[in-house]
Amino acid sequence: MATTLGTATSEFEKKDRVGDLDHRPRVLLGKMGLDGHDRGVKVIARALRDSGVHVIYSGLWQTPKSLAVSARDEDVDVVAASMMSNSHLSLGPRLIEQLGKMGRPDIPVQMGGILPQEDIPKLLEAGVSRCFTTGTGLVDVVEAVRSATRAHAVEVPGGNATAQLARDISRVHDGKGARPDTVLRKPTRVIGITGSPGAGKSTLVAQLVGEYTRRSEADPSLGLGRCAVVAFDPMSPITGGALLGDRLRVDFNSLGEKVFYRSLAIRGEDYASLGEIIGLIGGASEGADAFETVFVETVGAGQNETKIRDHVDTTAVVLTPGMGDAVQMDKAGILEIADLFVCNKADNPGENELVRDLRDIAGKRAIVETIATQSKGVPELLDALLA
Ligand code: B12
Repeated sequence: MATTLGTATSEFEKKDRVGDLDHRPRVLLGKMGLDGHDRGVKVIARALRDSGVHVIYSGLWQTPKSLAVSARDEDVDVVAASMMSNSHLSLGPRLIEQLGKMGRPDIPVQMGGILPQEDIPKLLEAGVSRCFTTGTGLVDVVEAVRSATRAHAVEVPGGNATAQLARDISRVHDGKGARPDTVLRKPTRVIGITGSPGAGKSTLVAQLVGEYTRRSEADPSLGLGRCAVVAFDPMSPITGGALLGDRLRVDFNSLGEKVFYRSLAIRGEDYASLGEIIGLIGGASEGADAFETVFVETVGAGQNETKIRDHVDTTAVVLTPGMGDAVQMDKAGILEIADLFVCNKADNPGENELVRDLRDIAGKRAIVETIATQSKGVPELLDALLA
């Protein structure tokens, strides 16, 4: 099964270095086209994560463009495309073309799945860096990702501003500091979305950025500009690996490049790099294209996890019906940091009780009911967050 990469020695190595690499390998696992076979890609995702790799899974039904946008914004070392729908010969070359258009022609594409032997030379000729077929051992998949990982140069070749922003974020998050003369600007608003695992934070954030973008485009005089997301997921305390799956809830096939979305792995509540990352995003573009709002999605938080409050202007705490009785509400911690409460999954049993208990403690703070999977309550939530 999976191998563990490298042996950590110093604190720096424990956090950032894997063997001879200057950062943990980041891989984007993607499935393009109408291909619903996701079992293989999930097996690979787990093997890579358990080997200390940071895995970004972008979900099913991606287009070459949406995958290329994800690869650039996530600053991945390699795209691993799983192809089971016999569309590899058309979609593979288009993915490579799109990576060029997004300013990252240097990101290698590895491809696996149902790839007939006779097609492999054509894929290699089109620029796919490695091809794998069924029966590929997981150790080989891990080694392929590791060997495709290069040290993070300070400047991304080609001068694409968004690609450079993505690299700047990688370096700042790894503790290497921003480039000299980098412009840092605090966006108009920074909104933290926190709550327990499974409360539906990612789906809410995905719906919020869609609603925000629609509003901003419909009425530019609102001055909303663009929005960005920084989404945190936990890093394994054992291997340092992480599965970063939040972006799969966002419909990048329709949003394209309008939203900048970055996934990052942290241990515990280590948001030390967040302030600078928000500044980088704020300073990355200007005018109508400027990022005026940054949504920060926390790791699944427990009662005591309140540090996000120090980094954002507004904190929304997401709860779901059936999570506990009124005594839970009176305990100190996460509920105290809420500027507003979201009762998500409001169609679940226990919604009345949750809202009633929240009213007891909310004071003047708003309580918004949502069913994120159906977009219900999302416009009202955005109104409350922008108020
Ligand atoms: C299970 C299965 C299904 C399940 C999928 C469940 C799921 N959630 O994934 C269901 C029943 C839903 C299904 C449906 C269909 N299937 Co089907 N399915 C299979 C089957 C039997 C096994 C696939 C599997 O899960 N294997 C186990 C996993 C762990 O292995 P894997 O996916 O191969 O992945 C491994 C390697 O390929 C490799 N790998 C995979 N991707 C990548 C990527 C990279 C970068 C790397 C390095 C490695 C790598 O590593 C993985 C781990 O070892 C295969 C036949 C087969 N034996 O492969 C057909 C097969 C893939 N299905 C096929 C077809 C045609 C279909 C349908 C169109 C059938 C129909 N007419 O409705 C639908 C389409 C569904 C859709 N929406 O896309 C064909 C595809 C033919 C082709 N591409 O030329 C196959 C090959 C069957 C056949 N011989 O005809 N299927």
